[in-house]
Amino acid sequence: MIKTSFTLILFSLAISTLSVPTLAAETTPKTDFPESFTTSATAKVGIKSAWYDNATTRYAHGVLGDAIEAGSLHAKTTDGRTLSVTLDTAHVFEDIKTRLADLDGDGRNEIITIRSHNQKGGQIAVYGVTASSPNTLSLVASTPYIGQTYRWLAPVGIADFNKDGAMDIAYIDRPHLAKILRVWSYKNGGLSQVAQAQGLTNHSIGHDYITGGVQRCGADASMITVDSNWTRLIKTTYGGGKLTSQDIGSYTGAASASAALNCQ
Ligand SMILES: [Ca+2]
Ligand SMILES: [Ca+2]
Repeated sequence: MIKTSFTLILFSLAISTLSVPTLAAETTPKTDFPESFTTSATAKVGIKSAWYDNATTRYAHGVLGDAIEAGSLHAKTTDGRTLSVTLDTAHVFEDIKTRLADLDGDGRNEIITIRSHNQKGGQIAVYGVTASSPNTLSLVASTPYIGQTYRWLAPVGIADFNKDGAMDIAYIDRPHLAKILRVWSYKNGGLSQVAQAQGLTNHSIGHDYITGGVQRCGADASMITVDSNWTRLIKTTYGGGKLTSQDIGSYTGAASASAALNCQ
């Protein structure tokens, strides 16, 4: 009898030990875009993960390696609810991966996306959960459309680059054409542009990834991109109301940009 109980206890321990990683890991939901799934290990309330779904060919731009874009955005909350938004047919999410950040500092993540309109081109579109619509994803902030069809932007990332307490979103406006780094700050419930610099890019036509991103070395957040010729890695900081760029070495492919992101 005692032996049986002991075996049962051991068996229970084995089961619980086995179950821990399964329960702890956030599993990727079934979606047309599994690579778009992002999850936060630190979210305590609100949105914990996000992903795109509903593949569509209705916007045939194709700069991300194919002409298949997403028609819907989904999020899972820390209390287990799934929230969704489906775009009207004039729009797609022309993006690779969802991004989570707490833009307004209320302790809850927003989702930062690239949304494109079939006549007006791309924009940054931020979705979140509002008090008046707690069971859906609402558009809570956006940048203006670039203004023309088949014009795109590629995010560098989200951080409070100048440490003024307001979160900033950095992106390259038209990475194949204009090559302008723009920084927008979230203040008073909306986004406004605070700085820009020319001659920088982070995406080449056909790449299904964005090069560079936010470098976090110590307390500083910097923007890593390449120069307009794809030969040099450029680190840009935002402070004192302006952007300052520094050549930090040769760009020799994706690995060189990854090394820069890892403070090497
Ligand atoms: Ca928030
Ligand atoms: Ca800031």
